[in-house]
Amino acid sequence: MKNLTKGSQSLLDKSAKLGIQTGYDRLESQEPQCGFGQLGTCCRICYMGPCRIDPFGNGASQGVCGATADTIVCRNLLREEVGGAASHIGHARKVVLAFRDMLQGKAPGYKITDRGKLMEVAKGLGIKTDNRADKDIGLDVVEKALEDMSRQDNAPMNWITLRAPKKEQEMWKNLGILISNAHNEIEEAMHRTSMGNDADPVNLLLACLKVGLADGYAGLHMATDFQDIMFGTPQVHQISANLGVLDKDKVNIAMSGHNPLLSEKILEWSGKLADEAKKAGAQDINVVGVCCTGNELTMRHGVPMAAHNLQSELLLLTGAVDGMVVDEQCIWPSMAKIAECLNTSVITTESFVKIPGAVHVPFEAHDADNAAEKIVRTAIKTFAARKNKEVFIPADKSSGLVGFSVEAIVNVLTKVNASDPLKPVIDNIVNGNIYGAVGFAGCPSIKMRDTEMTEKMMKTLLKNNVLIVTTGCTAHIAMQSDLMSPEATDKYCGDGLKAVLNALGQAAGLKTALPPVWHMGSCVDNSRIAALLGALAGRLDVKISQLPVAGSAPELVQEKAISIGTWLLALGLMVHIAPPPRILGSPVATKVLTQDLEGLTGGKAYVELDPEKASLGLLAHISQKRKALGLSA
Ligand code: BF8
Ligand code: SF4
Repeated sequence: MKNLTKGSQSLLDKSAKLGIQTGYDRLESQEPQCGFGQLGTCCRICYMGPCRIDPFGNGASQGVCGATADTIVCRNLLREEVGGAASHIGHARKVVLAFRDMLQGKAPGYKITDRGKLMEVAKGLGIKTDNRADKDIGLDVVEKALEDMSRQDNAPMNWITLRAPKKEQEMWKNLGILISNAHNEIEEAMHRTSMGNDADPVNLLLACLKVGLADGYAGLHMATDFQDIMFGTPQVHQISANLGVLDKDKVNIAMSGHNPLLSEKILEWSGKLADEAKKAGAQDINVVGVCCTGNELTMRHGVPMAAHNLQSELLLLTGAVDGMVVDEQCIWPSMAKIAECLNTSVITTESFVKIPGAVHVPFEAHDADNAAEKIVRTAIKTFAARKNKEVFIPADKSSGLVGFSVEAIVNVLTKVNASDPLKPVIDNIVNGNIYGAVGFAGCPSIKMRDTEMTEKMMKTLLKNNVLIVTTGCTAHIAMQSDLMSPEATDKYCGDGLKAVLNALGQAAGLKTALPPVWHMGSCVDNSRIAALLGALAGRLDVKISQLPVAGSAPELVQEKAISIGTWLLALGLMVHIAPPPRILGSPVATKVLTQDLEGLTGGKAYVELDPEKASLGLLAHISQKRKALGLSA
């Protein structure tokens, strides 16, 4: 019996009864997992290998070519990061190209929703906006974005100049890591890690920081900016969450993946085809969100957050999903098999994301409406066939507030102090009501979900007056644990934080407290967290590394978390990670990332698997930063 919610457990029981395997079964069949792999000391970069180094000195100390554990670990780490950065940058590039197509009249399904944001981005990039058509301004913005993936002149990336704080830009310049072109960094990282190139672990780790910057600016920030322009900048509103948001009498379409280009159109067509669904015997069409696409949809439209990544198989096991529509990243191939057993379908849409057994409907920006219409109709048909069959939807359901974009936060703060919105936050940090802040990002780990690592850490920090912001699947976990509801403020926060959140909630006209954990979006929206930190640091005229803040990826799963984490290290944050990244087989990587880096960027990695100890570690870090700023510790 796992330590999961009753609903999740019942669905696992159902899978066992039906003889359907889930990740939990497959994890068991993988045990014990390879120790060399976990420590990062296996290398299969060339065909003289695979080679593996025994970090305990009982076997080979070098690969056939003479590569040491330090070299092998650092090369592997950089390649993991490339996987993460390529995912985010590919995502951003797709949105940029769709925006360009739209401006040129080739993608009529899309429009500009937040013109103010377009102007803000354009002005920030030095583009003239006076007396010019939106189309021309937009095309100039697109050109600047694509330049960050193509320029060869060594000038700093436009999105770094646009979005990174000045002090950090200066620091990166001095370290020689102020990058120019995100695609070049990915190419160079692959080149440098192929057989017979960079063997210097420190040089490889510096390259990790560079790819981290590529990820942060050409991936996360760029994606968020264009998505807000096209689909709107989120504002605070209430939503519901967990598996119980499915409705057996409705056509349930679960959206999973990452890119709002697809999910926005599915949502739109679900509205347009509601009558057709009713004719098929359904009460309506119920679009629910999974993973990061779920976060995008809930942040902008209040779509229920049905499941985090680890629940995606469970969601299908309800038998009530009439179509699991996916685009890219974090999509488990196993879902197609489960869908087949439950007579529903997984619908893939990306040319580079196909799964045997899934239905494939190609989705391109220029033909978005046709594809979306077809996908929604497929789900309606599936509903018609399953409507009288038995389904099992767990009662698990929670609710809370979402939509904490920087713009939304500033809106609330403006009601307290119109001329200097950040002042109330800073005053409360100074007087200790807000002891500090921690950003939680990342995934639910099948290896750790049992331990409730994320929830436990959040609760301990809240008790100590640490404000929490979060993104990604971690946001689903927080929402499902009721940590994003106004009631959680009274229940979990220390007195100082409670008072601040109550006052802010009143000022915002909510008649309740603001919740203690703020949902800032999907994983690409870690850009929003960085922007908030940049604004606070700028207002105080300090570096981000001086703020009493930290980051945590308490349930690391994806390469993307590695690339985001490295970006945060470059920004000067302490980043807590569990389970350990695959660096412990290298004494140099371990020492540089957990200690020496602090002297360069101010950032450091912190590995701790026990939730209580990890929270105490973060609190100690915050205390030290407060002291250095001359605040009560
Ligand atoms: O980019 S949190 S499991 S869905 S990797 Fe994936 Fe992790 Fe979820 Fe989003 Ni982020
Ligand atoms: Fe082995 Fe070196 Fe080849 Fe890696 S690159 S597989 S360590 S010989």
